[in-house]
Amino acid sequence: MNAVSSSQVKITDVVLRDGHQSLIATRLRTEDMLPACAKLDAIGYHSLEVWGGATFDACVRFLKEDPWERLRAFKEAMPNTPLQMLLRGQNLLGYRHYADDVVERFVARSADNGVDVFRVFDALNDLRNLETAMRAVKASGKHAQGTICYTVSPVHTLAMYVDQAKRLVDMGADSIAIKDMAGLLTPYATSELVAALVEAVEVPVHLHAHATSGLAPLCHLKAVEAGCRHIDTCISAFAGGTSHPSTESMVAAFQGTEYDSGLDLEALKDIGDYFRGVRQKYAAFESEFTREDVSVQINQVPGGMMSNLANQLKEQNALSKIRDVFDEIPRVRADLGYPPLVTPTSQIVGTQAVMNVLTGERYKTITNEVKRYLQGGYGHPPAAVDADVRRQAIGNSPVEEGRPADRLSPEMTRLTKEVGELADSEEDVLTFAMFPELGRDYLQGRRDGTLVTEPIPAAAAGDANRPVTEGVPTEFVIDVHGESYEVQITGVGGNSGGKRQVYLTLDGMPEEVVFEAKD
Ligand code: 3PY
Ligand code: ZN
Repeated sequence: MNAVSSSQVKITDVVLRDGHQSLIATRLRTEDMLPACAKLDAIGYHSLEVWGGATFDACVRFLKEDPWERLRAFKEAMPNTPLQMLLRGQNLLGYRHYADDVVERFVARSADNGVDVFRVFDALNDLRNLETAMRAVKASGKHAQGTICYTVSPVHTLAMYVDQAKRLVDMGADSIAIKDMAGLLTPYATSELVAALVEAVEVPVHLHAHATSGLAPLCHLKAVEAGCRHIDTCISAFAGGTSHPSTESMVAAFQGTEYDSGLDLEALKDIGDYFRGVRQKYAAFESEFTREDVSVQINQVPGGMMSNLANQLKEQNALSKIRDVFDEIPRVRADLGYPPLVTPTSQIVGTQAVMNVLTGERYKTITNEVKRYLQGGYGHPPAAVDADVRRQAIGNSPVEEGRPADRLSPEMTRLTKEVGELADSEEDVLTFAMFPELGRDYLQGRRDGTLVTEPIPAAAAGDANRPVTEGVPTEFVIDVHGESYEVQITGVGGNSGGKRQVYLTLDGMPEEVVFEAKD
């Protein structure tokens, strides 16, 4: 039984990473975060999540910032608070498995540049994909947090999660995180899961729950009542919807009780006010997919994945098929043995579901990623995969049973040679390793002084993601053949070849209408 020494709730604020990743497509620039750092550092948070996930990708791809430089700047600006990152196990911050030597060097350099707490996960919960990273974190003397990616399926039972937590502790985990990236937890499921984990392991249990379905604050409350003492929250300006419960609200909820976090609401309010102004600047990156939407409890499609799918379909002029894709996703997921939907499985399942719908025949075209997945290239799926789909995808080729990274030879020497004189440091080699083309372009642009940061589009009429507000009703009900539909206009595209697009939601489902432009 876990001896809880104190009932005090400890808080990890995610505004500098997951908050803006969830709500404004990871576009927050370092220059807009640094002014708040001294205040964040003075709060007394358990930790601040500041790096990892998609921030590294966005830095190199859009912001033209050196992600390592960002990390060092945070460390200097927040010397008193442990800094935390999200690491995708053997995938590090990229989208493929790396050889062990790359994982070891990446973790070592992250620790040296300022990361104190590593939250390590694998999309399939295949712990062999966490082994090297966990060992490297321990070797660096930092905090290794082992992660359970939460999902729901016939095979994801309480017993399975408890067993995973125990195995993570055996691997050296200093704490366990429940990572509910899609917002699938319900308050009572949280109680059960937390109680079982707290009973089973000696180390602290953390809850990371996205507020997509609106249930996360209730889940936090139930988690704390069940013995969890560590919750992730986000300062209110970047809270709610596909982000997290608001820090201020959770602090207020526990104030004056045995769980009181002791954090100062006035000081938090000050930080919230600062970030409210910042959020307005980035409004163009928001979309209807970042708002609270309980439908994730029905189709299990996380918010971030919905917006990716909508973009994918828009590019192919097929946005009207999105409902069919949402229906197809759970079927593909079942065929693939119920992987949790998180990077990279969300892309693997989502893209195949789009193919199945657009070609009009399931698995007529099968992506290379699905083939690799079915060959065992990502690890063990949680449940057996559909034998027919596998045969269709890879014929009788053998399925690799071993740890995927065991098939990879060391890579650091090759990568260092390939990037050559563009790299000034091992960190630069690792940037190149994560994103070979983008990373090289970034390093070349830095050398030539030609880096151009992606501009922030004005959030005005004409931007597809923003409501049109001037003199036009944007929400109304239409009656067609006796059926009523709630319509919300979410954006109007510019004149393109005499046509304009109107983006809207019909009863909450995104649709696109094209009409002849007069101007
Ligand atoms: C990431 O891997 O970027 C995530 O945030 C997963 O939830
Ligand atoms: Zn998250």
